[in-house]
Amino acid sequence: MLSKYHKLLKSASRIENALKNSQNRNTSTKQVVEREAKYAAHNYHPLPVALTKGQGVYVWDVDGKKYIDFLSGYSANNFGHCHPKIVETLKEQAGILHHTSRAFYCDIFGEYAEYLTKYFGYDKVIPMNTGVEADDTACKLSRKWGYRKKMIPKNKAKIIFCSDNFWGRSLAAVSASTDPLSFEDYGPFMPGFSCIPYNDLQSLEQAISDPTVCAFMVEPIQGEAGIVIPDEGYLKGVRDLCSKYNVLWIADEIQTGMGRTGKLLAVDHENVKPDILVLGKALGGGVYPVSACLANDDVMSVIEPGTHGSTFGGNPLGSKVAIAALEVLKEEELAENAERMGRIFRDGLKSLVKDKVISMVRGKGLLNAVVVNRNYATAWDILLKLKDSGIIAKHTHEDIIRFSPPLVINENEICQSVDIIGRTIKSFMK
Ligand code: IF1
Repeated sequence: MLSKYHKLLKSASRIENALKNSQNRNTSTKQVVEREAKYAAHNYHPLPVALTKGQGVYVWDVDGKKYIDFLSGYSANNFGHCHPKIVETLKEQAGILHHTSRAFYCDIFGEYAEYLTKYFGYDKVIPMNTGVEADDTACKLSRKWGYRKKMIPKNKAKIIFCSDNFWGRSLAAVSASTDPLSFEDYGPFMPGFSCIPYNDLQSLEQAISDPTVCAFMVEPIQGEAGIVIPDEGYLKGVRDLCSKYNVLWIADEIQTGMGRTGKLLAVDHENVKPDILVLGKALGGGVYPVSACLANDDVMSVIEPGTHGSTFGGNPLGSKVAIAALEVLKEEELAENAERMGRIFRDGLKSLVKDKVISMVRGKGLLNAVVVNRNYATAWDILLKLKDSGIIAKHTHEDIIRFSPPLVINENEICQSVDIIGRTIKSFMK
């Protein structure tokens, strides 16, 4: 049994070898950038850093420079890079049975389905792969429930979303979007979708009192919108109104779930339970695409054989990795750590607001953002300087920087990060 010291030595030498390999490959940042520009569609504008290795909260670029990762792969890497238990599980299962399809039963999928549904308190799960697939599944499930159980006239079911929502890049998802960057020139759009203002219970009641509404989908905290937190009591109000009008509440916890906001789920901050819970990103431990749509039998019973599916949905490799991720989340008390580290982070940066370079610090757990005052700098200016100081992060809009490190970050690392971010932001003071 290797001691902790020997394990550290092993991982340090692994990192060193990986860096040597990448340097031997002589791929400079410039070469990586040029090659992506030539062979990959330009659907992103990445920060000019070329990563080649990750361990815990750290990543290294091809020139051997080390960074603290404050994006965590868009909150998929809640467990940090190369978490030993998750990587070991992936490696081991990959050599046993990685994919069968649901055309056959599989012992691991059944084990995962039982573990996941009991973990979150639902009767059943529809396993999918990406977040958008699971949200789309939630919409299909709600429509079918609307026709079969709420007796909404065929093809008349409506689903309500919130302005500034983000649930993916499919045609259905962008049909619900209010962001032209997401939906421009992708029409015609999905019928029966409409939006109301976020954090507005009056608008919600008005919208869902329409008897043809089958569901209301909402993020408990809006991620892409810029980490927008609703008033205390909003989620309780959503729960009560959806119950009152017999409308399914779909909570999109793809980004806010898995401990990210300091609780297992963001809805746990108000102790309310959605009718359909959608998970993704970190559910696959950051190493494999795993998403899920959970509901109780009164809803899930409308799904019959052949009426929904996915090639890889519920595959044994993703199932095993998801079990490991959920075990790590609990064993390492990562939601609790996110709560503690998040408070240190926000308290550390709040003092900067008086300097005016940033106008606000907001968030819950380790899903935080700062709003940049454009009179001093753009988010991009700050991101480039942060990169030079050893922190990589990403903006959600011109003036909002999201800070979402892995939930395994420790007090020393979060304090070091607050110091770097604080000094960088102060450097833009006039
Ligand atoms: C991109 C950020 C965006 C999500 C919520 C569903 C999905 C997402 C709440 C779809 C995905 C990703 C997509 C990625 C950028 C990132 C993101 F907020 F996380 F940063 F866009 F808002 N529901 N979010 O956040 O999950 O199909 O991607 O697995 O598309 O640029 P997916």
